[in-house]
Amino acid sequence: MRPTNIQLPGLGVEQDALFEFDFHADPGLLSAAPLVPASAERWSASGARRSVRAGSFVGQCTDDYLFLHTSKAANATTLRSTSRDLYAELLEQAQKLGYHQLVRIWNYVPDINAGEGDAENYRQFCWGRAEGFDGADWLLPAATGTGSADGNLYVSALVARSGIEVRHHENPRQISAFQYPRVYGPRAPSFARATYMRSGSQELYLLSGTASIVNHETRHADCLAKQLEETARNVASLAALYPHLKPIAVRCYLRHAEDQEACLRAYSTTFPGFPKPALLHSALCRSDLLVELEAVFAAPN
Ligand code: 3EB
Repeated sequence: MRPTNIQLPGLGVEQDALFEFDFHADPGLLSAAPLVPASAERWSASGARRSVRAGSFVGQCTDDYLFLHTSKAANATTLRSTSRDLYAELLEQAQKLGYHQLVRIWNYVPDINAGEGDAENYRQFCWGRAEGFDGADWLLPAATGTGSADGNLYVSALVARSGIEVRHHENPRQISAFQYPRVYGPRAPSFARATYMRSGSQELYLLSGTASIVNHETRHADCLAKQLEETARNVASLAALYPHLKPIAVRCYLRHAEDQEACLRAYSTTFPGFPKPALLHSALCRSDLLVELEAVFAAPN
């Protein structure tokens, strides 16, 4: 299968790959088993590219964009400090390289639901991530935070230079994640619901990992089909901000591999007009979530 092309806004015409999520690569940018052969996303940008090494991170950059990624072994006792250190380092390195606008972050957290209460791995990750942002002056971007299957914490980040217009959005159907109440952990998740970007007439709209959460509560804890429908309402509410943009790439994170067929069947009716999703087997940040979806919107050509 050919990769899905995602073109980052920019002024040049020649587009080259800046980074690629190859869902079959091992090791790649995440550890989640692909369930259908929708195999890769190729994110491209115009202009010359260079490789970058920046502390624990490696990646590529153009004049407009910086993509950095890393993975590091982490467990219940180290996740908070590892997350804090990686985030502090990411922000410092991006700043130093001259890219000041976070656009999109992907986080894959090992044993994400292990541990009780505030000791849960996801909450420890959120705690450390929030500490990594403390004292720094960044706007929170769209993100994904789901499970990693191999004991490593994966963090990938796309950052833009100031010439790219970047706007972050919240979802009126949901409390902002960064304002979630204390019951979900010591520090709230650091992300925006969606990020829009533009350069000239080129636009891209990136939806965060989106699930069956209304206000701050999980809905339909026991039902995949209903969770997908609630997720579709959340996606529609964000999509309504840019009605001229259409979905071009979707990832669907599914907790139970055996739900694969039911999920694809429900998706085709719940998300009419959306492309086939890259279906990934992955645990999710709340143990009552069965499915989570992220999407990229662009102008139809
Ligand atoms: C939610 O809406 C579902 O911690 O970076 C979605 C997107 C979720 C990103 C993150 C978590 C994150 O709260 C979980």
